[in-house]
Amino acid sequence: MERYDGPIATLLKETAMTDPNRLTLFYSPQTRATGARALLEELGAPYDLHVLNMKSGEQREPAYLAINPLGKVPAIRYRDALVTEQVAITIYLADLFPQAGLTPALNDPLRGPYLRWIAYYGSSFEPAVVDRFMQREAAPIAMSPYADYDTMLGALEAQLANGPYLLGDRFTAADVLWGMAFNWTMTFGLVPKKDVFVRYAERIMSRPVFQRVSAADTEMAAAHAAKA
Ligand SMILES: N[C@@H](CCC(=O)N[C@@H](CS)C(=O)NCC(=O)O)C(=O)O
Repeated sequence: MERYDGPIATLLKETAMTDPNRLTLFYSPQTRATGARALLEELGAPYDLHVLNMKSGEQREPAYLAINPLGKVPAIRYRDALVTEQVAITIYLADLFPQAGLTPALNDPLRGPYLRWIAYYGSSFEPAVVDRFMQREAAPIAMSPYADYDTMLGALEAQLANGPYLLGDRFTAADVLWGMAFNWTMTFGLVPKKDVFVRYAERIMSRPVFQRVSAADTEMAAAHAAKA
């Protein structure tokens, strides 16, 4: 058998050496990975961070491209499973720790809506927000994955009107994803600061876990900037 001791082998060895019940989160502060970390904290999951300094371009080095060929965070390793994409990570983690109560069970009537709104994030919201950021016109309504921006956002607004959480009274992993999403997209001016969105984001971001993770991110981001 050939032995390879380059950076990829080191990275794989490093994660395998840890307790097999611990997850590894490939992470960079103040990114989409922050939500995955908040979810791990909300779930009380045992995890280690593998931190990438994106300001130094570590996400594009071969070692990390072997984890996620797109060079994006978050990514999760748990035993032999490697999971990328926020939507998949949200569903996967909440299902892995059902005792935390953040995922409706398979036979729960909320299960369908729960999956719907998590998928909506990746399939409709993100493409719309990226088009908006690029000041690009949406594809014609029949071709666009999100119809048009106002319709896409209007559906979310109607759903959140049933609050306090996305699924009504129950806080779920979907709120971790969406609380973060509203927070950063409103900060960047990509989503209007409508009352319903502001109140929702505040409700989620004021949770102790989010406060803790944000404070740790601020420190980590400053250290990365100083090193880059
Ligand atoms: N489709 C991915 C997108 C993840 C993503 O865009 N991550 C950004 C951080 S906010 C990233 O890693 N960017 C680094 C780069 O492309 O250089 C997901 O949903 O997880």
